[in-house]
Amino acid sequence: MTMLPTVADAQAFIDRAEAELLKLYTLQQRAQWIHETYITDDSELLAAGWNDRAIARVTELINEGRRFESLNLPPDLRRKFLLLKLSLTMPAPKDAKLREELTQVAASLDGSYGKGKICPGGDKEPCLGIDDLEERLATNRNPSDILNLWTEWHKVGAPMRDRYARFVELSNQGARELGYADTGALWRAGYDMTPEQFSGDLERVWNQVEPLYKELHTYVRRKLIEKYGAAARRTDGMIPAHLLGNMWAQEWGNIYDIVAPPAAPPSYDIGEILRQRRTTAKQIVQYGEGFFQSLGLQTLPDTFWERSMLTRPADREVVCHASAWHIDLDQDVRLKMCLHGTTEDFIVVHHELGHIYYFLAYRNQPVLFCNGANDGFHEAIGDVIALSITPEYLKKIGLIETIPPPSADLPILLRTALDKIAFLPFGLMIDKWRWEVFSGELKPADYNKEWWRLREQYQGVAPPVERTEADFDPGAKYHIPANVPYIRYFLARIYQFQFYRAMGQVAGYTGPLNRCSVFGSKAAGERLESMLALGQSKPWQEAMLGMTGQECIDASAMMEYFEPLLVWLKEQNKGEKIGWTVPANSLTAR
Ligand code: X8Z
Ligand code: ZN
Repeated sequence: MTMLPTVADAQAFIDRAEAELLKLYTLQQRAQWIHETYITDDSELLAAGWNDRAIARVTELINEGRRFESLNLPPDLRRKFLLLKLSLTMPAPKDAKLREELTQVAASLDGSYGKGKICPGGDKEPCLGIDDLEERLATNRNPSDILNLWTEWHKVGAPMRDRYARFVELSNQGARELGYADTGALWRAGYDMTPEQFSGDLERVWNQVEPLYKELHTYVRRKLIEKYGAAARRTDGMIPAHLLGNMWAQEWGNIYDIVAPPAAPPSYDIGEILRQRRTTAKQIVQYGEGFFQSLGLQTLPDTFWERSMLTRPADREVVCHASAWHIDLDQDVRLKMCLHGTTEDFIVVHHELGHIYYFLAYRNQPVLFCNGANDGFHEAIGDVIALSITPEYLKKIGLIETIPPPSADLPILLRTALDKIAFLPFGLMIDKWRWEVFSGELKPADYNKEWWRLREQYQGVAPPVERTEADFDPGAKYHIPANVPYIRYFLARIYQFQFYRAMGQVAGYTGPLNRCSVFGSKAAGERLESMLALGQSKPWQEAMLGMTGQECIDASAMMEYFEPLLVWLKEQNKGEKIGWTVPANSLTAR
């Protein structure tokens, strides 16, 4: 006779599982770190191997845990079972051969992206990785040069297509074996609400911000046409994707010089200041650390400085896309970046340190709670701090000498909107594409067509040269080959303004939102830290409530921040046709 399991059995099971998961996770992270900072065939196989072992064991544990499902468990324990079930971003088949195939395909996609290079100067000049390309796209204003950089880089995707389609098949099989319809459905289950509520939230928030995006798009389009003439003009009103200073047209801050209001008073350029002062990569990270310390948070551990990779090594292949790592779910935290010292880098460093400080704050939580309240929270923290990089702050830390006059506020706001607002439709469409891919609604034969249909519909951005199914443009964006879910970044764009407004209030700030810096406020730091320390132990709505007094995602703080800009843009766009039209067959050239 088999005895029914008890709550105590369930507790003992989870305790053992957490201890085992910690060991496996740490090994997998170490192997992955080595692969991404030293790409070779060997490191790829080792990373795939450890990933395979970790996924296999998590899958077993999920299935073993099913026998406790019908018990009446205390909420914390029930939550741990749920989080265990949701913990695999890449669910894999139980069949060992198929799982091994999947983990190897995944590692090879990640490696292909990392190794991606273009050689515009032939044999005469060194080839360029994505970090070099991003720097060039940010500053080069010659339309044929940038078109060439864009076209060449996008070639990195094509060879990934078949492997990606196979990856989707195999991972979906894993998701189905866990009881989810497909991998996308598994991802969407991670938000403490029903899928219908989740998509309702996305829709509601997008409707709140879309009018502002359209005004910004219309204004930027006009400025680009003034600058580039025919190269920027399309009869459908869309903007060619290569002209926005960013490989994916996802953030447009780099073309601020092109769209700056003519009467803007002289302002500052952080990248330029860093360059003139020969600020090192380490010093840039220390600026970020200094901000967190001013809020009362800890200094970074010595091992952070010893083990992080801050610049591209000369002698080996690496994945340059910035990321933060929590190797042992304790103090071994690391940053991996290829810093060049641009303004964008300065902001990304703050973004990454947000992850690092989240890691450190929840490291005393049980293993299954060592995570953000949801993944959007994780992406929002550093950005909250970056929003506090105001002129007053820059003066305080000695990066600028004089604070620009109040008439510079609007231009600064425009600069911020080019990053924050321009990103929103991109942040939304990436996973709309991927959810369709995983659900099977979108077949491999239409991968690229649908990618561009969504980009045109949401972003109003069109490919600068004809694309076909011989291309696989999603592969040229890191998060697709690396299989990092993306809707988190959309959520984070909205959350960060909610957090920022709340921290400003705690700090006693009462002025216009866009001028608020919480630098030096211990009260704001405490509020932040107490949310971070929760990790994923509670539904995110509770973390949100403690932090902001609100229980849901809401773009009103973001809209409040940009209100003066919206008024100004409407004025600038008077008489102009707002927005664009997406042709029925959207892939025809103009
Ligand atoms: O991937 C990142 C971070 C690492 S989590 C650098 N971001 C997204 C991207 O680059 O596409 C930050 C903003 C969006
Ligand atoms: Zn991030």
